[in-house]
Amino acid sequence: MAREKESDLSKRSVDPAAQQMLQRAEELGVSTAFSRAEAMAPCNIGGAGMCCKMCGMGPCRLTKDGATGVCGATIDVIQARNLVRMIAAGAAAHSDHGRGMAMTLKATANGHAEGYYIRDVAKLRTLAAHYGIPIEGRSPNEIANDLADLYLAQFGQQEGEVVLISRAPAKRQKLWRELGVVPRGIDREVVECLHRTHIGDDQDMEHLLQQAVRTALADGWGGSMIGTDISDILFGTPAPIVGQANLGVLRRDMVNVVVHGHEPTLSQMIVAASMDPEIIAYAQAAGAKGVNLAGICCTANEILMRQGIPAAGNFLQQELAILTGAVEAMVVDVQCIMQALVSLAQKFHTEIITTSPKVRIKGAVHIEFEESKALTIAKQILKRAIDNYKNRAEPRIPDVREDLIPGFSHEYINYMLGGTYRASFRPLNDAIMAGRIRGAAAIVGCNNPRSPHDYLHTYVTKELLKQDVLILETGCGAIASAKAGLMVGEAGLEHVGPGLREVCEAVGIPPVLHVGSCVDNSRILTVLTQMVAEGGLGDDIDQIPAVGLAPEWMSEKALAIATYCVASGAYVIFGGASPVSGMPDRVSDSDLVLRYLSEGWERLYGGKLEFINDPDEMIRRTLEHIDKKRAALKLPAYDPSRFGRSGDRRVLELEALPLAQRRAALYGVEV
Ligand code: NFS
Repeated sequence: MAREKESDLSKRSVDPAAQQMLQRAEELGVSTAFSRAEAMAPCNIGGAGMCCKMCGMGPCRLTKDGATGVCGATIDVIQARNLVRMIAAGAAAHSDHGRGMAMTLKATANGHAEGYYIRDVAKLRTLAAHYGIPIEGRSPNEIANDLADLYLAQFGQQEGEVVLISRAPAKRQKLWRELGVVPRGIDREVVECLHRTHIGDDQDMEHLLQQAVRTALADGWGGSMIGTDISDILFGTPAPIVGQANLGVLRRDMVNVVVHGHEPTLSQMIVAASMDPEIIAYAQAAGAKGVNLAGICCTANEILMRQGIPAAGNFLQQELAILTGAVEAMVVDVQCIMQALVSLAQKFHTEIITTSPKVRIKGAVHIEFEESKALTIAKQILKRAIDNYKNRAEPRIPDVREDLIPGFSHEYINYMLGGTYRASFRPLNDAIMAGRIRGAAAIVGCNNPRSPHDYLHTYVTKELLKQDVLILETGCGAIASAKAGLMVGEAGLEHVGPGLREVCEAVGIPPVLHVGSCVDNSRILTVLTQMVAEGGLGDDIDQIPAVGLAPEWMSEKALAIATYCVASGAYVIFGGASPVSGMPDRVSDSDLVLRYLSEGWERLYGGKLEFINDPDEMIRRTLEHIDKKRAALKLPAYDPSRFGRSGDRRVLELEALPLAQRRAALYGVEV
């Protein structure tokens, strides 16, 4: 019986901390997303994108060959419309986050944001110069004001091109112009998705999906990139820092405040407030040693990679953090916040505090965040959490945590490879060209209780490392790897392929680079663009031996990310179910859209999106794609036997040899 229980838990999560809390949920008889997913069978018609409820004549469920909706809509159009709306919602979420950041930058530049200042003046000046904003002889605030105005204008722009597109490789920009997918304005593209998918509008699958691409590009090379740029300017461009991850970062002797959501504006202020002597004294007066901050989801990534604030976990751990009984307050802003938190928190002493004017949850405390009083509000929230400390019962904190080194911004990757005076992607390109690094994979995205928590992320990551694939990670995928101990510098290198290991040891990096939050997938676009600019790997992103994977995706944002990556030239593999999977066993043309996302998009953009369930097949296709791209570039075929014996390792090997053999090995002749 006990063994059965254990295996049940491992089917739900591979994370021992999560397993302990799931056990506790069962003991207490409370539900979690894990148990609710088991109780709720997904609808196979809606799941396949074949249910249309865009007007009051339906909902129309298309389950037979040749069936149409009441209006005559065919299966492919219905599936495409559903997908377009999901991508629009994802792009809207990211981009509205970017808008918020631009408004904070504007307020900061004009002295209207309490506690904020411009931390990365160099990045501000570099970006401003790229857009032709005058920088010489001007103060950071003056430049920031102009950059904020330029970025804010991208949202309401009606004609022309979103300016951030100019940061893509020239060949890619040209292709987008030819295909008519350059976004005109961020809001305009999202609105047009809603318009085109209204009853009786755009009814051509390919034309609908062209607008999906344009909208997704307005996210990746628009809203998300704005979010990343401004977060760096205001809070600092990340560089490696030591951090920790998993529920074991919660402290018995401190007031635990978990920040959860996405926008760094409030969480950064809470970080500052938690170090304020007034707050520390207040916590000590309440019998605690101080305030311990921890993050969940992408808010976790934002403060982890900049200040080393620990991450309590990823998406599926938000409820599990409350189940520890050690959280005084969970402070949430926007996105990926489960409504179930409130009813769960009521069983403990935890307070759920909503802070965004956009997000309220019935039963939660609402303390609205305003930039003009940011620090004051952050202190108010912390004092409230401290006041709640006395209500804590005996906590059950899993003693599970891992160290990691996050903070690999594209600026830092550039710097670490070349040094201060020769910052360059040349060593990375050279390592790929030589075959020391076989290729690169970006493993990103969510958790989904439809597959064991963290299993696909960590399995695929570990297997690709053995194959000398350098991994870049963001979002909840990055937290999964952090918890699995894959981001601790040289500690895990014995499981890494020989060539990649040499590079990691030479440069002093972990083989899995934590690149940030989900909006920071824009950093990956920048890395790819800089690799193209460096030379030797073709003249566009689609030629680089690289693949993007989201093995446990669940959010609409993930679909927007997939789409802009494909349109930028990447092969993207998603695990789990496709939202347009169709039912080919019952309806013969129900996979038209699915095929178009793969074959159709590859013809147009050189990138494609595929949904693959089996992790070994994901790995096989990733490697196949990387090797295909290597061959197209006429690079040497991947051969791990050529590497792994350079540097100190080689010296140690040579020293162990008798003199004559050592000379022979060194000089190729018996001396
Ligand atoms: Ni990305 Fe970050 Fe996580 Fe998925 Fe949600 S937190 S924005 S959407 S679940 S990775």
